[in-house]
Amino acid sequence: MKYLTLVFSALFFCLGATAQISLSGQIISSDISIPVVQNVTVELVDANGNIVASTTTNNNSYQFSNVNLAQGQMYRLRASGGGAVLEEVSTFDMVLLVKHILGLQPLTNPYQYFAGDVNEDGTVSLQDIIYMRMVILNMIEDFPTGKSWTLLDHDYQFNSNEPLSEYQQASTIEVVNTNNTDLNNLNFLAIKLGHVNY
Ligand SMILES: [Ca+2]
Repeated sequence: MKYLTLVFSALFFCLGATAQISLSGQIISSDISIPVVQNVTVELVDANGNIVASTTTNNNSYQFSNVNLAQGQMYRLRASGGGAVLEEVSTFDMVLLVKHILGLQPLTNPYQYFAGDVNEDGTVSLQDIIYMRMVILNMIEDFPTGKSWTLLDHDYQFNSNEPLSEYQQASTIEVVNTNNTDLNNLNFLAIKLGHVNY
């Protein structure tokens, strides 16, 4: 009897272990002059970093239909992509970064730090300004990482005054299948690299 109970318990656990649910969300541009972010790839990864599902969108919304998610386990969504690198990068953006670096006029919100860190090395520095200048002058076609946007969890709350140090947490959306129901409003905020003045 005890053995049977164990078998049924194990069976019940297996049946409840995964479920097909749908995930969806929006890509929200922080930049009103570029409201539609092109060519954004959203990936769902499991706790081991394996890609469970992937999709690409050009219309600011994405959906994964009927993906198998283990109940109670942590997954993460991450997104990358975006349009042309030169869009909305100007000398005025460079001036704002110079003022920030010199301490004359610090950047006022966390997203400006991400916009200003165009080489994505975790700090806003003179190097970023040099890369912006090179892009404006057509000396290089891309920023060093090849990326033109940074995508973050839209609802992430920054905990410090060094927002770039929180990139790992801020750049993915945690997904947990708690009760086998669809999960919506898993939204990303898209920040155009180099466009500090928005
Ligand atoms: Ca940088």
